[in-house]
Amino acid sequence: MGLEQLVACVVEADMDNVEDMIKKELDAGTDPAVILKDGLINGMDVVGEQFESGDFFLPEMLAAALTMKAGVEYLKSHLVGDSNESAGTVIVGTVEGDIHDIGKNLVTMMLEGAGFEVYDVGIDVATEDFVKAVKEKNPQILGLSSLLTNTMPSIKTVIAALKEAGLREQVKIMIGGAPVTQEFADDVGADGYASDAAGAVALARGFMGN
Ligand code: B1M
Repeated sequence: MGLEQLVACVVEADMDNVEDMIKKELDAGTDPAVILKDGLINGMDVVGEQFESGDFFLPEMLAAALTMKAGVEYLKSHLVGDSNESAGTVIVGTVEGDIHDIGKNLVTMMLEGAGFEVYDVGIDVATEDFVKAVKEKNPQILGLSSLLTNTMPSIKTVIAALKEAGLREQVKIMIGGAPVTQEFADDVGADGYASDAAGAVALARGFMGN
């Protein structure tokens, strides 16, 4: 079986078969990271294209997202290692106005697998709630996710609010999400940008000097 079947499974939101398809791939020896990237994530990219071209509407996009989530949940234990040592503390959330969470959840999952203690503050997180969380949890790293062009400015707002609260210097800020770029990260004064979950782990390790 090729991963194109798994791509089609996500696109068609074939929830009943997603686990079976992933299991077959795992049994055939396919690398879990390849199943995630070339199967599940690729499927979401096709869904995005269909949405953009007007062939899909919100219900289809949502159904595909739920299928992807079920797939990720099933694949989870194969994707992440298990580490008991705490590599550092990270707060992760999706910025205000934005409810996309699949990418953020993957980042959380991979960071946890790499031994980070992660507080996931959820989606559509108000700026003041990020500030509050940094104050309360005192993390070494704050991760901000944004999937919409029009919510990207919230990243800048959060960074400004942390400065205002005198907290900016005590936390490294990493950002990501499909429309986010390194250039944007540099512009808004974030400490780093990662294009995917594995990159987020590498960045977080770098922040911690590992
Ligand atoms: Co939305 N949506 N959506 N959507 N959606 C996109 C993002 C879009 C590109 C689709 C398109 O038009 N092609 C488009 C945004 C255009 C833009 O602004 N540039 C879009 C739109 C327009 C919208 C709505 C406005 C549609 C509407 O209502 N008219 C609406 C907005 C709702 C809101 O947030 N206020 C909306 C709604 C939704 C659903 C709810 C239906 C659903 C989300 C369900 C959910 O998340 N629970 C949804 C989905 C599924 C998508 C697409 C199809 C898939 C997103 C996804 O999960 N990708 C998406 C198209 C696309 O991206 N191809 C689209 C898979 C995921 C693993 O990748 O999230 O990029 P991603 O995460 C990656 C990296 O980016 C990175 O690592 C992850 C793992 O590799 N990363 C980080 C992410 N966060 C990071 C943080 C880091 C580091 C790395 O550090 C902290």
